[in-house]
Amino acid sequence: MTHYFTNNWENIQNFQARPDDILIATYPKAGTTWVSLILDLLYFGKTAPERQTSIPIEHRVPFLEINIPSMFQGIDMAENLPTSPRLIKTHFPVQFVPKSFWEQNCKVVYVARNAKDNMVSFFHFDRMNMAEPEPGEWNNYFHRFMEGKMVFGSWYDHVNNWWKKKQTYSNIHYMFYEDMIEDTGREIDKLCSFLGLSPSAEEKKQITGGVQFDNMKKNDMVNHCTIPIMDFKISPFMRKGKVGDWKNHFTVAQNEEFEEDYKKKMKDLTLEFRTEI
Ligand code: PPS
Repeated sequence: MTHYFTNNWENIQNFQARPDDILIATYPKAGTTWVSLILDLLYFGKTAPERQTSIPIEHRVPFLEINIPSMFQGIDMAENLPTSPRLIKTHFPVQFVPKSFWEQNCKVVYVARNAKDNMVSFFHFDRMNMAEPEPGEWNNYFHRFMEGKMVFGSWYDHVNNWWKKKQTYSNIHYMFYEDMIEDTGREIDKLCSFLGLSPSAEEKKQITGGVQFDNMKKNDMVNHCTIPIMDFKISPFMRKGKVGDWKNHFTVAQNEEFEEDYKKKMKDLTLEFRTEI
């Protein structure tokens, strides 16, 4: 972790969730913003359409644990949300989620992305985000990722421990970035049935279209272009939005090393990722 996420630890841990809060949980760069916009549109697209053109997504769906003075105070933003339900984002490994979310039996949407693309996306994010540690050169980053020495820790622990949590806490919808790329409409249907929502066919069509990568990339209310600590000249937040970009970064030798290590770390064969579709 970095101090931006630990500064306010006690208050974050004591955050009071409400029963209808919805937590969007992810390892960084797994598709948080994508699913945040989908949920925001599903809940408020019809009743409060002005949100879409006036409130940046990071204010509609606050990042619980962030604490960058004079810019983002996640828990204050969450506490001041006027909406119901409140949509709240976290990158916490499952053991750090404030306990009130479990006590209140809140719905949780977890999004996971295959490790290789997740690593590549995180690398470019660390290059452009001034609040992140310098990524250094790729080969070094590649090894650091495998060792779990990343902000928010090990990808392997994150996806596995959230997967395990699903066995004892039934209010988690565990979804995959690759499935969303393959068929966004199908994944929105699954989300709706988890959330107990039934949008009209027209509404669903509009949402599915609005959240396609090209549309989100040019939508200044969701592409993070207003966040001053991000330098889009180095790399845009909405970078490529693809499955398989790792092939442009991994050497053959790195891929072999990665696969070998992956087998040792990913023992639960019920949790399967696709690195191409
Ligand atoms: S963050 O900073 O953790 O909240 O980032 P997060 O939103 O989780 O992940 C950013 C990556 O998701 C991609 N993205 C999308 N891909 C496909 N379709 C849509 N609509 C979409 N929206 C965001 C974004 O481009 C980042 O991935 P990369 O691979 O870097 O392009």
